[in-house]
Amino acid sequence: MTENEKKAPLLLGALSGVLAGFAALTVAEAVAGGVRPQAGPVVAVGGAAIDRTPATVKDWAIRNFGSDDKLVLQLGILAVLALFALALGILALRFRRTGAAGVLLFGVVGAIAATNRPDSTGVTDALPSVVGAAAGAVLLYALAGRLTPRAPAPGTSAPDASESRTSPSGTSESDTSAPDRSPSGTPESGKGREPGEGDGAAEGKEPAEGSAPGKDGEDVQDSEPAEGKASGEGWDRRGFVIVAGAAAVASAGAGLLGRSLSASGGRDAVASRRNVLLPAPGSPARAVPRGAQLRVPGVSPFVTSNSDFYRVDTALVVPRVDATEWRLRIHGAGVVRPVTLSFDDLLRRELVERDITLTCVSNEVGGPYVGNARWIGVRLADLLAECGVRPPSKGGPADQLVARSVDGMTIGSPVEDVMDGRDALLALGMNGEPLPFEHGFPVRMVVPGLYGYVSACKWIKDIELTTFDSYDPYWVRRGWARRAPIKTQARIDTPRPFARPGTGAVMVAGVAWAQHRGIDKVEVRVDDGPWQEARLAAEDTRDTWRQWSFPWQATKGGHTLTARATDRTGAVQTEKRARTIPDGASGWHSVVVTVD
Ligand SMILES: Nc1nc2c(c(=O)[nH]1)N[C@H]1C(S)=C(S)[C@@H](COP(=O)(O)O)O[C@H]1N2
Ligand SMILES: [Mo]
Repeated sequence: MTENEKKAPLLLGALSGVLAGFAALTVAEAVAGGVRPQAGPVVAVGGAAIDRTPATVKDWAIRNFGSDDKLVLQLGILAVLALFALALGILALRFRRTGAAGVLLFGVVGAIAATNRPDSTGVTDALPSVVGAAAGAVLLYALAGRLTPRAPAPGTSAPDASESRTSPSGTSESDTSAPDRSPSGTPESGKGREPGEGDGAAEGKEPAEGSAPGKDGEDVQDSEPAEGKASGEGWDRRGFVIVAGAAAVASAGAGLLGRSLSASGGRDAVASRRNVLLPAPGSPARAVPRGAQLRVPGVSPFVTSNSDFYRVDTALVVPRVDATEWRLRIHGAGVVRPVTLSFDDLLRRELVERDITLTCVSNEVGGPYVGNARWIGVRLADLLAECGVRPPSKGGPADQLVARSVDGMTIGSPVEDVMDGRDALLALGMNGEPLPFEHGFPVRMVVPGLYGYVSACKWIKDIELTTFDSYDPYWVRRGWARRAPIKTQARIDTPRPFARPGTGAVMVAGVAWAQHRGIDKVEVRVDDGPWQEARLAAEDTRDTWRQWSFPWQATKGGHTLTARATDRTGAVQTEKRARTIPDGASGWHSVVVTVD
């Protein structure tokens, strides 16, 4: 009964599953392109996964994949889906309905994830997953139909038939539905097709009801008389190739459509960004001192360009907000006069330009998640004061400012810090242009001295004054500290780890930061030798990092170079190693080199 020649190879079942999965995803993405790019199943499930990832795993992912962590996550999701699709395809060889139902189940998962995202705009977010899964399920059903050997007539004791009949999922239904559907069709009755190969199946029933080509396949498996096996009659090869090919082409088309739709979806936002004209700041940044940028090859540029600026966020699809429609609401405890501001409202205020170095709490000792930019924006403290907000030290009831973004991120900063006179900004511009979308267009927060996760909300849309006791924002709920001032760090940029410089003069150089305290000193140690003071580049402000260099007379052999900084309060950077969780890594950065 189960001779190989009769049954389609498992491989083709797997292929059907993968094709069905591909169709489901591309159709879903096409629908998402029309509905909302963020509502696509991969993005929605990926977002849910990010939110549920334990801090340690996330930290590991950031450490190992860096800014590619999101790409890796999505590839991971696709790989898992491909495995399930493959399994469902094989399952469908026997249990067509179960296989198809399995595809639908994934649609349900995607729909639940999409509608439960914090930025979900409602039930329409379920559409991409539902429509995609339906397309995938129909396709799998059709493909499996073509791969199923024409089953023996009902009543025979063929093992496959009886098994499918006992299937709880009702797969057997296709068997019983057979007779009325295809009264005639056996391949042998077809005209002119080579019999025995089975590819005449579709034509075989042409006299019956003139049903659509897509429907014929369903009949095939059912109409096979028992003697079919004797003639080696099997699955519908030609039908399979046709359906599979058409599906692959259609899926690729849907994929392309989805792409172009989601690209054009942000068109208004892109136009609004292009139309932003940032006026000259009423309070310009002081010129960067000439000596702030050392002429040492390999040291990080003093100003990080927007394209080189690190990016850390949870957004799988970068939010594209139309600045003309953007609003910021300020409300909450102690807000005497709540306001809702537009982008133009902000542009009408005095603009403040400042150089501020941003750092991520996930930055390892020596890591790359730090960058220095020239920001332009409005003073957040002034805005808050106009709303009647007082810091706790002046009797205000709120000690935490919770910023909320359009993608549902929440970031909590101490009201005291925001209002203590430092240049806490609602930033509109970065290095002379409107914020790039990746960095928070149209408006983000920047607060000198605080790690990004407790200060630098991108795509901000809401500010609520509350207390640390009554509300834990996103990262705090995931194990990170409520308060996190940036720790003093020195980083060696050159030589690179495991470099092989020659003996003699080697310039050791890097950057050091202790935002809002300022860097007072950087020292370098070779192996276990004494600490030697490095030359500090000119300071821009105490909110920016500072370059340093140290000329080293390198001697042959392996050496460990270590650096440490001292901030303006006199505190020496601690040697004590700490992980990034919960409030930032600590320890000294060292680099091992071999001098030839
Ligand atoms: N909306 C939103 N804002 C966010 C984040 C985020 O995930 N979503 N990440 C924060 C973190 S952890 C950091 S370090 C900074 C990074 O800003 P950048 O990507 O512009 O460098 O943004 C902060 N603002
Ligand atoms: Mo961060």
